[in-house]
Amino acid sequence: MRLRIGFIGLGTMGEPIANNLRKAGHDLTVWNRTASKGDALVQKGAKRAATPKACADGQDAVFVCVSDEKALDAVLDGAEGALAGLKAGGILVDLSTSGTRAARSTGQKVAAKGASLVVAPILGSRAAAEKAQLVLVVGGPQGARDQVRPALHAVSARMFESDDAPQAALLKLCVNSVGAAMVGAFGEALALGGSGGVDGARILEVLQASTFHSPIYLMKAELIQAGDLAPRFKASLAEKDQRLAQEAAEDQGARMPVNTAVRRLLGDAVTSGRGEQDVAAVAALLQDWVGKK
Ligand code: NA7
Repeated sequence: MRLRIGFIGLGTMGEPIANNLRKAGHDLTVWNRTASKGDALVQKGAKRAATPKACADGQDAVFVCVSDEKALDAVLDGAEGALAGLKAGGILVDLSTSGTRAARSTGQKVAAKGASLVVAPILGSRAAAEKAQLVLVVGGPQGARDQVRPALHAVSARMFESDDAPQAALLKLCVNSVGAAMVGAFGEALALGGSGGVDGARILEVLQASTFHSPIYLMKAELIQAGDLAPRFKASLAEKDQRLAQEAAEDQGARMPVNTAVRRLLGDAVTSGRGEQDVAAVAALLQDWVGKK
């Protein structure tokens, strides 16, 4: 079914996702804070809205893919915000990783408009987004999920669905928390091995032969080796995800000592000027630290 979709947030992930919605035949209107990031899509036939409100006006569904919960509020709230344009019976799809608190507060705001919230935080990097190979953790009322499922199918390889938006947001944070720990531990292993004369390629080879193997090590090792730290997933966003996991833990009375350490490492990457680099930049930071007290 062809949907009328407003799409807000054309960053690393949003732009290729919106493009896949366009390719699937949905009627696409876009808005991005930095308007020029929408130029390529507009050239391919998408309409450009002047404000988030105009982007949401009369659409069947409004997709948002922005950095974090503050950016989400910035595009939803106010006289020119998307909520002002969202129609009763419309659906807000939050692709961002905005956390459990935002899933609850946004759900209330959307319900007050007589609309529905579906959260669909993304697993996967830009390459997966371009190939429509993302994994989505989808949460929201069944009827709303049914309506937007064709669009979500057009951008993803797999979906894990539930009726509860905050729980879907929590599930995404659980998975990302493991991923960040893996990248941090791998960077640490490279610095440890390297400082003692063990080659990184050898560490990778043995790691991949072990039961701890994962494609993430291979992907990140290639980037680290090539010195290519252009963001597939920004270190600053990985730090944000760790923060959101800690906030959920605080609300639920859970403890996350590993997350705390990994978040500090990612925070150090951000404060050392690597926040806009790929999360693999933690390996470069750990390498920088070798030999320093
Ligand atoms: P990017 O590439 O950092 O893109 C972030 C997007 O969010 C981009 O469109 C930004 O607009 C937008 N943004 C950020 N802050 C604001 C505010 N205050 N107002 C409006 N728009 C804003 O992130 P990714 O695409 O990699 O990730 C998006 C989400 O998916 C994130 O939650 C990840 O954790 C997963 P800009 O272009 O800077 O004007």
